[in-house]
Amino acid sequence: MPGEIVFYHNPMSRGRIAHWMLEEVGQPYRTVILDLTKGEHKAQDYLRINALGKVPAIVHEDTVVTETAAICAYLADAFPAAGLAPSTHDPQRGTYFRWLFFGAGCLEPAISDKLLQRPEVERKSVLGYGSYEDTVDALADALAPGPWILGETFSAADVYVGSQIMYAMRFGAPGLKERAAFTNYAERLSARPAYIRANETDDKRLG
Ligand SMILES: N[C@@H](CCC(=O)N[C@@H](CS)C(=O)NCC(=O)O)C(=O)O
Repeated sequence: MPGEIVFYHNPMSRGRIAHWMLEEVGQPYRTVILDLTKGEHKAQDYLRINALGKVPAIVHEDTVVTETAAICAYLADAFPAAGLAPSTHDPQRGTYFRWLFFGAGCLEPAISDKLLQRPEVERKSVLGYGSYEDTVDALADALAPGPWILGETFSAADVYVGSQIMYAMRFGAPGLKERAAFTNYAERLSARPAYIRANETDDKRLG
């Protein structure tokens, strides 16, 4: 699918996940860095792209996509030649969506609540992720067969879920570094050329 991709980014943000995904896709894109310290993400022009004033976002032709998981899913479908999502009739598509949505709906809030040391709630059943421990256990089980979350096939779900895991490990979230399912997965992910390219560029941007 032709058409310019504009990537609104900041290297100290979840934009790094979208950046890695763009590198996996391998299509040209134009990056616009928004300086969060100057409030560029809250400027009127950008609020028209993301009303929350948050990064990342992409604009592809006339389509605006915000939400990092949606950006990963959109790019995988828009550029199927990259082979980053099972096709519509592939039974693995359900598993792919399952873990992609688990990443956004369960894993991310579970990690944020844990790292921010938010007080435990009594009625865990009303939380979409239940408990941090259950969330992490479910993911460890899914990753155990490996090498990727869909087994032999690497996908956009690995970019998104893997980024959450590596972020949580870096910031000391409990129950991750001790488990081979996570450490081996992180090692495989961080060896991907697209991951290395995106991170080298962003590290240079940070000086
Ligand atoms: N749900 C969004 C969250 C995006 C988000 O929170 N981005 C942060 C940086 S990691 C941001 O832009 N923060 C600036 C602000 O909210 O002022 C996603 O998954 O993309």
